[in-house]
Amino acid sequence: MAKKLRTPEEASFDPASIDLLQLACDNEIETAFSRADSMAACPIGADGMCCKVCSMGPCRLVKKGQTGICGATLETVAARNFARMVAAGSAAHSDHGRGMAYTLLEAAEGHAPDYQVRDLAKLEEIAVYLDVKVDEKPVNELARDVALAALHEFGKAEGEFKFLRRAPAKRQEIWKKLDIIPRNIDREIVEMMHRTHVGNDQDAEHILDHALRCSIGDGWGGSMIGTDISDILFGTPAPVLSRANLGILQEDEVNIVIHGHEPSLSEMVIAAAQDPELIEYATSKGAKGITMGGICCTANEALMRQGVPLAGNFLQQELAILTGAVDAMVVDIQCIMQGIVKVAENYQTVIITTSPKVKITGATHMEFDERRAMEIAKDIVRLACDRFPERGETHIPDVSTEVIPGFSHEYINYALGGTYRSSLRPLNDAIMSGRIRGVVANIGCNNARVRHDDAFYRVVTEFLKNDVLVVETGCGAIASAKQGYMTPEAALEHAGPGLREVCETVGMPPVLHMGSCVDNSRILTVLAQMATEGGLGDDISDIPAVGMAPEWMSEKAISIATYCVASGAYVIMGHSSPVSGVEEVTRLITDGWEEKVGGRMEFTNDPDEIVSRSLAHIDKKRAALGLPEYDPNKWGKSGDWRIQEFIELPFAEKIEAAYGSAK
Ligand code: NFS
Repeated sequence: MAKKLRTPEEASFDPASIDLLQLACDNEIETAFSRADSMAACPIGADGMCCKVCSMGPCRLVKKGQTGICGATLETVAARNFARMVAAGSAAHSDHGRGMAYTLLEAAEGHAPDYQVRDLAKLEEIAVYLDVKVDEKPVNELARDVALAALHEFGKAEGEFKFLRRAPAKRQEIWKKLDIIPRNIDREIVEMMHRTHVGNDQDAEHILDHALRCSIGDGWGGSMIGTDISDILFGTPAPVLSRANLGILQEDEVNIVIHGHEPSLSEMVIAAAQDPELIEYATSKGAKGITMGGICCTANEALMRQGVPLAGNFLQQELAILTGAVDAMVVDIQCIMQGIVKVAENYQTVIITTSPKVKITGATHMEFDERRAMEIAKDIVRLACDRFPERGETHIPDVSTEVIPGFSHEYINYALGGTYRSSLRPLNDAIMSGRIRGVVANIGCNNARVRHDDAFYRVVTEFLKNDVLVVETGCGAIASAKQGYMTPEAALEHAGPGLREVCETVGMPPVLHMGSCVDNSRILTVLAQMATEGGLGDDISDIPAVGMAPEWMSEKAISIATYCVASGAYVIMGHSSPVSGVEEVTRLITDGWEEKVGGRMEFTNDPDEIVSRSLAHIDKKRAALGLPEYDPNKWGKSGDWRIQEFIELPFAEKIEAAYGSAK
């Protein structure tokens, strides 16, 4: 029996996407949404019970006690599958980080003239973490030394893994005691693949211990290097004003959508699109100008640094093309659906692959080379302009929202403490006093099997009402941006009284956009700083905070979740558990990991459950720290809000409020 197709409203919460899903349906164009409807997930694989690491299988273990042909138990199989997800996710983030380090090296050595160091302070800071002497070195010499030292971390033969010293001392001790300190980034990924090859590590707990080690090399290694070097090359983000959702595409301009992850190429395309010569070229093709928009984490990188509007998140990549207004979609690495090529066949849109690591059959490959970056970027923009005259009818949903992103940890420190006393102290104080009940990191993907953006909307709305500060990255951040939660005004409308006061005082949104998925390392940095600032214990596991990815789908999300747990965080994943079929492995990543590292990983597909478990955890951590019980009625009587209430009082009451009763 054919599965019932969801209506657009059932498939997405986002109005722009609903509009385009209807169009896809009318024009019989396939998308990830319709493919998810017409094909059920394999229930054995989904639950972690299928082993395909050798050709005697795949062995589908459906009963308790059943083993694979080699004798591998369900526990081994599920742990192995999970661990391989961590390895793949970690490899993706780390290879991205390595790419950035090579770009810095090329720039420093003068081979990539279109790049230079934009944030010297950050370069010097990272040099210290990597034991590179700053001295009076010329910038490029320092940049070269930092790039080489960063590259060294990927495969060094001996010595300490340097970035780990950025974690709280107590956390480092825990890692040392458990012997899960990564020796270098690559080795743990390779060893994870080795251990999970047929006939190797066959003890679920032991396999999962190494998954923790491997993931630490992602969060505190590859991802952190990715973030740091992007900041060095392109600037550390600070707030900018922009817009989010497909309504940012322009009817009468050449629209170029950048999609993927690494900022090295997209930064160049953005610059090329501002070149007067190319704008004139666009005009010569009948367009009024060139508009840029972003999809997925490239969108977040370009938004945070350049204010380039967000076109949408993961599930909107095909929908963007359905508008008929995208002249070129330029992709590099990760989260690029092969389906975009097929959708593009119906339109003038050219799909341009650019990474030497990624080709897609049917797409136009214009390989990117840092040494000729701007030249290639200009060719790409020109090709997009050439497509403009071939446009047919367009269908751009009139939906977009204001967003103020750019909350790097450096900016948060500055916003809270000013130039001379930049600090997270006010944040810790606000949590200690109960103005802010706790912090939630709401991150991760979209998933075509769950209603697009819906879980994000539901959990964030509840957290704000409950005075929980929300920090976000990835496609989750794009969801909240589209929902209008990322402006300071959103605090007045949606935040509970205590959180609202804090946001009003600082002038910040109640949901902070902290960047792309590699920028989850910024969240680690904030948590580490909160733990060392004082008042909230002395380790990440003490902080009233929860991490979550309510609509996760990628292996990267599992790696992120694992390094957050390894860092001491309670993590709740939405959708479904990749080890749900195996009780013992579920126990190992929940209670088992909690005993070892203080964090645990749970899965639930119910957003209300995510909220209630999170609030319970936050309150439990508050109690353990001896902080006052959260009381929403205690706050909300200061700042603009109070003035506003005063203004609205009838005259007589105003006098009484100001001067007291005449009696
Ligand atoms: Ni993260 Fe970014 Fe989005 Fe998920 Fe993909 S874009 S790295 S993996 S889908 S958040």
